[in-house]
Amino acid sequence: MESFNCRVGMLALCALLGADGAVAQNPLVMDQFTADPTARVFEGIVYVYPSHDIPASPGRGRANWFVMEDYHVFSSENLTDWKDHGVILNQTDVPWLGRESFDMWAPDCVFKNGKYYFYFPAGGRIGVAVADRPFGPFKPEPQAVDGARGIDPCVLIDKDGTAYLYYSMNAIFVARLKDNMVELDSPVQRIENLPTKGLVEGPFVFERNGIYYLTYPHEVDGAERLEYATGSSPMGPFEPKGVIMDRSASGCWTNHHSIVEYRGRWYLFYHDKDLSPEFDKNRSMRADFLYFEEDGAIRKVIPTHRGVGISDALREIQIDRYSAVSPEGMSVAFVNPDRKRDGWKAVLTAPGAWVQYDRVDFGAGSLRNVVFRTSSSTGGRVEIRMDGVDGPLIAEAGIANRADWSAVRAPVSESPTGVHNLFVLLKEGKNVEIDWIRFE
Ligand code: FUB
Repeated sequence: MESFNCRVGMLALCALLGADGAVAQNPLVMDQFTADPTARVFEGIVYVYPSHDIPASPGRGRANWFVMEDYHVFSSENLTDWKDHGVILNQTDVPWLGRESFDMWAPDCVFKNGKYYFYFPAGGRIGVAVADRPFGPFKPEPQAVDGARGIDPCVLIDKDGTAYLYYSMNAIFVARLKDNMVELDSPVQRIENLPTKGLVEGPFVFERNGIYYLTYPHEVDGAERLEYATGSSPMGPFEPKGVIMDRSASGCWTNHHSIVEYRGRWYLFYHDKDLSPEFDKNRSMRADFLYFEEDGAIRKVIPTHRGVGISDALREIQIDRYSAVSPEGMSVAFVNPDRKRDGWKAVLTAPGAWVQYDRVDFGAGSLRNVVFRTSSSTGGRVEIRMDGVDGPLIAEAGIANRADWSAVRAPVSESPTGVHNLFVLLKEGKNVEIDWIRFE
């Protein structure tokens, strides 16, 4: 079992961030739409540079389409608490754009020569903004990158320090960048030997053990899945190898991703439409673990609600962001369908139904109670166990027949220590809804 020993720090950080910024599950951010996440590690911290979807409104973007006017950056040291550093660039800051195009699409950010270079597409061109810190302030260059026409820039800095710019325009293109990071240093080259249809956007390139991975969304049968090709140099040639993530079951047409190593583990950042099930242009970023096979192949990633963060037992544990559930008797719904940022609830409807929620940090133990935020139209009885449906019993609670939400408190019979997987089981009752649980 993994260990995690900065609960005190997490609590202090949480207090600083406020309730909205911090979640240990997917999606990573609940208080705004975030898409196209590019994750980078700077100064030992993960920074995620997403694009920022907003709903169209009169005079502000095109209805029923992507509307993006600015960028935020988020950071985290524990992949549980995400700090929003606020707006780092707005379309009105960009001198060469000259209009409100609302197409500040998928960006990237890299560090070179003591500066942070933020690459962003707008108006069919690619701009660069420069800062001294990963969270800005970023100052846009007076001109877009001359010679690069397309969207979704990604920059690879190779082991010898040479930088390469990749971007899309119904195919994937690459060019070397000059040392100044804002001018091309080679002719733009189309990357060959990739799918000839459905390659519209979102390349991401990284190197691992001498293998260059060119990863990209590929539209197949009406939605994008994530695929990859490998090569032995940044400009290829590349050979397609397989699928990183299948098309989303939700029907979200786009998927846009990045892959990053942090503290010895690899992560896939991507997006879906969790907070906007009816409209797939208001998206939410997610993260899941990514694994390589011995030969360097990428194992397919199955998207999860649970995500990658560790949950503190003393904070609200959103069990609807489950790791696994019983085959029957458990479903998930929005707590408040008119205010989706309030999140989801677990709905248990048959005795024997259960929810598994992995990686809860119980710290040094000494927990006295568990609190459920619950409502029920039948009343019932719930058990909490750890490390298995039949694992040690931590607590059991009777749930009253009460349609409004209330906090039910039950004593902990055996206080766990360290990090464990949690199981919540319905023992009696036919309708018990749980918004969250927490220990005290
Ligand atoms: O976010 C707008 C566009 O949708 C991005 O540039 C693409 O990669 C896709 O996610």
